Amino acid sequence: MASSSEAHLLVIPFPSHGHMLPLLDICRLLATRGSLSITIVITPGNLPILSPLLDASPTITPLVLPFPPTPALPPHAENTHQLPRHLFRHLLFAFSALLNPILPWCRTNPNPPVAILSDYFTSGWTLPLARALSVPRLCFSPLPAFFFSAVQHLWRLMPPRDDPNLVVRFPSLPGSPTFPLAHLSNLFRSYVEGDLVSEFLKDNFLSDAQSWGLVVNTFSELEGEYLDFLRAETRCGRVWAVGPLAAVAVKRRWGVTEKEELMAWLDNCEEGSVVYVCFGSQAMLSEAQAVAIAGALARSGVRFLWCVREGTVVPGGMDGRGKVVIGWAPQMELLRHAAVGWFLTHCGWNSVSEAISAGVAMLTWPMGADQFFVARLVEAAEVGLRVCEGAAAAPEVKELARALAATVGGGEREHKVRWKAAELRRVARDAVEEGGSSFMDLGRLIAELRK
Ligand code: AWU
Repeated sequence: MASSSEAHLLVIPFPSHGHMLPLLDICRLLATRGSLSITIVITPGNLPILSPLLDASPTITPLVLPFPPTPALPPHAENTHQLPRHLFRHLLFAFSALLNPILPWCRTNPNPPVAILSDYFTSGWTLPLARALSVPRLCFSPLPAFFFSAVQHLWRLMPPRDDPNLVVRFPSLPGSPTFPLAHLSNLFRSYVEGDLVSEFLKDNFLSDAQSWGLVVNTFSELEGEYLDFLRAETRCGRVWAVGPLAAVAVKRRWGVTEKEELMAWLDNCEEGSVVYVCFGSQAMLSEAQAVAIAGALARSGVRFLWCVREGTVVPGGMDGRGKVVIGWAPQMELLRHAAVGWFLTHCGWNSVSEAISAGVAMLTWPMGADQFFVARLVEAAEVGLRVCEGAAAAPEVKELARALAATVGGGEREHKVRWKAAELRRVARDAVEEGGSSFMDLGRLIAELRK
């Protein structure tokens, strides 16, 4: 493509933490290991997320563009973090209008990009952008290869009726996995609502599989069969597994609340004695869910660190054996603390990757999106146990309390899970270390970009 001095990569992250954070991690690696010059497209409201990276990497520069206006969104909304879930699709659609200013910027740039790296499922519009510039589009998946493999076939599996008890089989995937329709309905809905945005979403999925290459935040020791499936299945055939990026990410969080106080509190807890509870950057717990979690934490007697989004209604009197953090917690750093032994998680792929990289065992509560696929991976690797499922479900307090108590009460099953989590941490870290599978794949990707 170009010599290393000219190798200029244009990166377009979708404004959602679960997508943007890992994409910025790989930009740091591409800039440091690959000596690539990188331009990252960002809108003003998301610039604070990029700032730590800009300070650390001189060859990375922002291309700041105003967020395309749309009547479907509240003013100043530029990130899914600011929106209820039902508006995400409109943010996604509005974001695609950035094609209009980016194309002339590339065409008039004295050092035009040799490739475009953009986000999975959210940014299929960058494929025509890349084609207009006659450069390859690389698709970055912040989701596991298992999910990416499945969703390529989703639209062919459209269920005959919306029956939650229906079971959907993926016959062409390794092991022909099946899922209750109730676990996938939010994905099918993105195909069938029959409006302009749904057609747009379906086109996104289909564009991803036609990209020049796929870069996946996973590692072959965990997902080798699905990576091989993608290499065979997608037209491009180029698939690089470069994760878990959490295992090599440096302090990359901004705006965290009370970090020093939280780390000091953990310093006073025994190793592995704390259950960390957090459901990502998008899920908003209902009052019934928060009451059930609070009741189970209190009843279980475990020490806990519960991070909740602004606006969550949390019962009072929680600070006996734990702490409730309202706002943005330094999750990656907290999971790396030796005192944290377990993680009650919604199975967002970044959260799971961070837990795997830190050797933290998981209690899984998948809620939607790819999370049922992620939970399946976690449980198949024996590093997690299912305690609840569904975005609207409220766990039974005694049941959840029992599961929480067993994490520190020394149940045989829980001991085995913690041992497996420590094992998988070693495998994950070997993958990203020099000579490891992900380290080598990233090297191959860089060599392609610098050709
Ligand atoms: P994560 O992927 O865990 O969850 P979501 O935010 O829900 O992200 C996709 O993005 C997931 O696979 C989807 O299922 C969807 C979405 N964090 C933090 O640092 N502090 C907090 O208080 C809360 C979160 C970080 C966390 C992680 C990210 C959340 C890829 O769920 O460390 O990196 O935010 O991503």
